[in-house]
Amino acid sequence: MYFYILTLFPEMVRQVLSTSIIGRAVQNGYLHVKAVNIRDYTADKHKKVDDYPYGGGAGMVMQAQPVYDAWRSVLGEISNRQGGMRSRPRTIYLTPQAPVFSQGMAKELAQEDSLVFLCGHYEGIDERVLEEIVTDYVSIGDYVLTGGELPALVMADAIARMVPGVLSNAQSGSTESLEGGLLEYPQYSRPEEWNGKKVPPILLSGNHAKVDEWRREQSILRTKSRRPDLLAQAELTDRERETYL
Ligand code: 6GU
Repeated sequence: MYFYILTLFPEMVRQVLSTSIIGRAVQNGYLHVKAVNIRDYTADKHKKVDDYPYGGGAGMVMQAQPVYDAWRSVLGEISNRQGGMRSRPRTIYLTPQAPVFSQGMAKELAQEDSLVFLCGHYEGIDERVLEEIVTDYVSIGDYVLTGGELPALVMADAIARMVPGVLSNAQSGSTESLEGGLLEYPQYSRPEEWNGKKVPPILLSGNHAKVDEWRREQSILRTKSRRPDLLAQAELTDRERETYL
């Protein structure tokens, strides 16, 4: 899968996506990341990319021209790679004024060949270029950040781990944690006793059926106490609903 990130801070994006599991997936050819500096596309002789908002008010607005030209260059690149454009790439604008990103969206977006992320700064981007290029408006939660880079990185990470080959088989199991709508059960490793606290004995019993049963119960109880809002949608048996809710 190809990630194209349109940003005024390409180094920030490259740094993160060349590290750890995503960095390895890039090195191994499962992912391709290109951070495009919007400033490289400005027609302004002083390399300016923003201007005052019409109608007045605080802050600056990113102008349409450099954003559009940066996006067009990405379009050209995708088209060259595919030997003609197969379909317009999904172009995601990161903004708190949008539906909130979810595991379901990550799974869906991971099916795409290419994704374009548009990161805004200042008070936003000229609406006219957004209308022209954006297919998806996405927020990562109900709080305000200084720019779209961190949200784009959050999304890229969550999407990348759903792409075949990015996680090892051993890592892939933990993908299920939010899929039955339940939180993950608690984990323990050596030593058997730490700081006066023992590992739950069932985990040392060697009885895999009992371990599975205990983990399922812990998932349900943890979801009930930490994220009761998830329970309505969770996949529980009638028996589990009676016992735990
Ligand atoms: Cl996607 N962008 C910005 N700038 N702030 C946010 C956000 C996105 N999601 C939550 N806060």
